Amino acid sequence: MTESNYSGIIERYRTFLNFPQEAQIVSLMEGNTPLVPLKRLAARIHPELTLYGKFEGSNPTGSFKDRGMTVAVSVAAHEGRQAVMCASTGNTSASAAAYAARAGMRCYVLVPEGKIALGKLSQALVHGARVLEVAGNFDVALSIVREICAEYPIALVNSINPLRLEGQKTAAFEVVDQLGEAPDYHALPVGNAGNITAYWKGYREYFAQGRCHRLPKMLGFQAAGAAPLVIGRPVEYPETVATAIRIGNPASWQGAIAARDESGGWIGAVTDQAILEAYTLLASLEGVFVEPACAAPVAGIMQLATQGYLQFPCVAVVTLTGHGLKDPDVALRRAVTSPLKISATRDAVLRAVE
Ligand code: AN7
Repeated sequence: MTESNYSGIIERYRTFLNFPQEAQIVSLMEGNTPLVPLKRLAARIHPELTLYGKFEGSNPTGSFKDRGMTVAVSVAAHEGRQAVMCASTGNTSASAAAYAARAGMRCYVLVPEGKIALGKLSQALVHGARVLEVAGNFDVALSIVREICAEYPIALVNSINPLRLEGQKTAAFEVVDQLGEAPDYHALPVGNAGNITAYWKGYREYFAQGRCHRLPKMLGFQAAGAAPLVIGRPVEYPETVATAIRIGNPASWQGAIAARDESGGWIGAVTDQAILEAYTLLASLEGVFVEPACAAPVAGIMQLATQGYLQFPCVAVVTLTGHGLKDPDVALRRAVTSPLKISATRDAVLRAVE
């Protein structure tokens, strides 16, 4: 398939997906995202590290969620559902709202009050979703969504819907197609743990089909204030600047542990400070603007390199799950300078750029 007739992940990877042959595809041409070499950042970490970022911010709604949403919403429409519902820390709601709009379906989203980044909230609203701000965190919202969708004919489009993971596993296929082989390590942020579960599924399926000849060690990173998988029990009041992964009781808990153990990988925690430092490094050294959650695995790779856990030389891929424009508030707070107000003259400009 050439780039010019690219039409989304379902068309490209149909033979690998559990997708009904006769269903109409609801697509925004998601997927086919760049694998960006991160040479300057890698050099900071270790001379024998080759590092790539799978830039999922290039998806139509700015996050990896679109890969799963095209599958989940297409099947929901095929089954005659007229509404979808999800709980969300933001990106799922933005993606669900966009795909539901395209399918002509209603969309209900439950988000934690005051804890959703501005870009994501704008997206859900502009696409016409009914946005409900819940006085509680993501975990509480998800349990309400589960109850309602079990009772009413509304399609649940959180990642506990296995169709979401079917779509999301295509990112692992793309990494192999882009690199020509699986990397040594694959690192990603972990919230509800659907994505790490999906990637591991994708790598294993590609391996079984002979598309790659080795499997990566899966490295998952949570924020220290929201690290249930690291401490081994749910966190009742998760807190982190990386609101996307502010989740205390991941639905795909077992999937994440299996990905770690079967691959011989690692799940660790990184502090908000380390996340923000990695966020700034990506932006300033590489020109890559991500939302804070994506910096967690970068901080994690730095931590593991320092601790001597990583074996060099190696190739590592980091999934950069969401675009930096999602969360302009954090960007402005982290900026090294603020705009300088000057008069509208040549001299004023020249004085300012000295
Ligand atoms: C940018 O939108 O859970 O471990 O409701 O938005 O598969 O949950 C978002 C999660 C990482 C974590 N990076 O992925 C939601 C939501 C970004 C995210 C994750 C999310 P999972």
